[in-house]
Amino acid sequence: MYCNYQEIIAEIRSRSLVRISVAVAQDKGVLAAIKLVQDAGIGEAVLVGDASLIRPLMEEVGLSANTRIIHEVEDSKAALKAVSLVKKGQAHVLMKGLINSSEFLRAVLHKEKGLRTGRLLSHLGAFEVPGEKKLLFITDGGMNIAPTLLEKKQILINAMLALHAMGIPDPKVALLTANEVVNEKMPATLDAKSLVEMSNHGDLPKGLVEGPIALDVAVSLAAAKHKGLDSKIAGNVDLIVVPNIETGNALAKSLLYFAKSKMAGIILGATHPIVMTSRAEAPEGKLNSIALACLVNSQ
Ligand code: COD
Repeated sequence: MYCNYQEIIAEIRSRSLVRISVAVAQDKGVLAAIKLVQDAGIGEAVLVGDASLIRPLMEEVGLSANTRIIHEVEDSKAALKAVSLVKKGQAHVLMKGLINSSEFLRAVLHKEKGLRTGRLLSHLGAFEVPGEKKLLFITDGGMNIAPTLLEKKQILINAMLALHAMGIPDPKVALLTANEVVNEKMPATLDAKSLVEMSNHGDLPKGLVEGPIALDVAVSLAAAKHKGLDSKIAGNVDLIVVPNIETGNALAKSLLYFAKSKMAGIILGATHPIVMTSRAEAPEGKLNSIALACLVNSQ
């Protein structure tokens, strides 16, 4: 089990070098992250984007002038080109640069040229929260907007398998809602109940799945006791499954901005590792995401 990003980076460094294909690379933070990747001995990059903007930024961050650039000024074409490099085996990892998430994901999902597997693709965020002993994972705050029950099942499967790959054989999973009572007027509670039933029937990967469950109970045993709830995961959760993208996005950004957490963001369910962090993410967070994507997809 990996408790922090340092351990994950050390593992990836011990493996063979990776080549990262960056979609729309004209971003100082992304290029600084690639410099960190090179300095950490993890790998190298192919930069797809506007070469006239990329070159001066490379110089600013001290990235080697030998780094390969593929000139493409249009974002959607640059994204498709970056995807195609991965598809053809010329790069191992796809990374989002200075491009809107939806536009990036459309290239990933392209029917002929994309990296689809036939499964639902989903986003997994990993957070190193100050004061916490282990990483906290959140899904899906980045790709699926308002997942149906069946889509939530696939999101859960993707994330639980990823956690298994990270050395967490029995992940503790909270199906997040606004409270613990199943209420027809709150569809997320009905979905949570159904997902727990699926888990109990063995239809989900191994793990301890509880829900409906509110955030206070998920993260605090004291809160569970206070509410008189007999939770086996309270205060010790590995994975929070959110009911929709807005909840996931807001929870992630609260952890980043209020709790000063470190985040990594990856897309699961594709043919290759995909890194998708927010544009505001610091270079270190992007490096963490690359390492995490490599770890999860190599299993
Ligand atoms: N996994 C696999 N296939 C998918 C998925 C998925 N998650 N989503 C759509 N598809 C397939 C559909 O089956 C269909 O064949 C095709 O893709 C198009 O489907 P649409 O029309 O529903 O999809 P789009 O192109 O309108 O939207 C897909 C996006 C992923 C772009 C969209 O869901 C989106 O914008 N998500 C939010 C991204 C975002 O803003 N994130 C926040 C950043 S932090």
